[in-house]
Amino acid sequence: MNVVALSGGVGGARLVEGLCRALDGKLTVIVNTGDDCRHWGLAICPDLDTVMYTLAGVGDAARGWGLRGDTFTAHEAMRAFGEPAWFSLGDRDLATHLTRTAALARGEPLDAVTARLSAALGVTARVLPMSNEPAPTLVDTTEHGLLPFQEWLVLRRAPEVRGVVLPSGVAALPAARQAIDAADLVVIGPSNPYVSIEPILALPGVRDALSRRPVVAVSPIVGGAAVKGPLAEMIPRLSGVAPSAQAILDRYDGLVSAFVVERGDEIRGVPSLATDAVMRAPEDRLRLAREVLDLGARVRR
Ligand code: FO1
Repeated sequence: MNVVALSGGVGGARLVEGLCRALDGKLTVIVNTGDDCRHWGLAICPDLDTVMYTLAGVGDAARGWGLRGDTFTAHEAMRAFGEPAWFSLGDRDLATHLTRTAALARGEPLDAVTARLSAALGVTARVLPMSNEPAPTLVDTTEHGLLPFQEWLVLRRAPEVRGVVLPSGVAALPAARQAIDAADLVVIGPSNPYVSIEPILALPGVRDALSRRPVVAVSPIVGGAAVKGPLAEMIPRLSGVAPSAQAILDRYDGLVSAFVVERGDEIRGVPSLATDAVMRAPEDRLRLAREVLDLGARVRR
């Protein structure tokens, strides 16, 4: 089965890792780059790196970003020089950002350097940025107005949101569009729809291409709470309803053919599977991935 997954950071990356194992590495992942930023002059792609590190089995699972066992000596040295230290880059993680920054400066496209980094890490899945062009997500906050994504999430600790501004006219990566067109099944991971998945959906042609494919999504809301991050607080502000799995399904507005939710979180509108949707242990990733693929096979018929 030709499977394409759309992913943001932690939750999406965990499901992608399970899918990759379930499919013996035959998986294409299209990753949000709306949260990319520049820090100390370096090109940082947090969601791409979280997906690559998780697939390579070297990510810090507890923190959800960066490399397991990394140290922060350079970070402390930068702090001592008076450089901004609100965004932590680990010593080994820096090698990724240095390699990417140098490659982009030489004119290498983001998908090419991502493929090189993935291969060097031993990743077998095809990891694609959603675009080779910058596509920064801005978060409109009640208190501070428009903020770049990482300044909103990390520097300001996710203050109240009144909108999300996505760039227009940024081209989707052609290989991502082709992968969707060739997919037997598209999986949307348990990522934040507003700031992780909608930046991908907003690229010209992507929503249309997805509407022609079976799409199985996994709810990032469990029992009315977000598995991680500020999603639960964003739903009432951005969709005007209480946080629930149904609110996520409705947000995807007809795009999703079948939905995986936590037991007890019933939804209406599409076929669903109620299961243990929170991936705590590595076995959960493979089990959930298989359940997603089984559900996908059923909605394809
Ligand atoms: N998240 C934090 O909460 N604090 C950090 O200092 C931080 C640094 C960081 C560095 C590299 C990277 O790839 C991710 C990093 N993240 C950090 C995570 C990131 O802000 C978000 O989790 C994603 O952008 C949302 O998917």
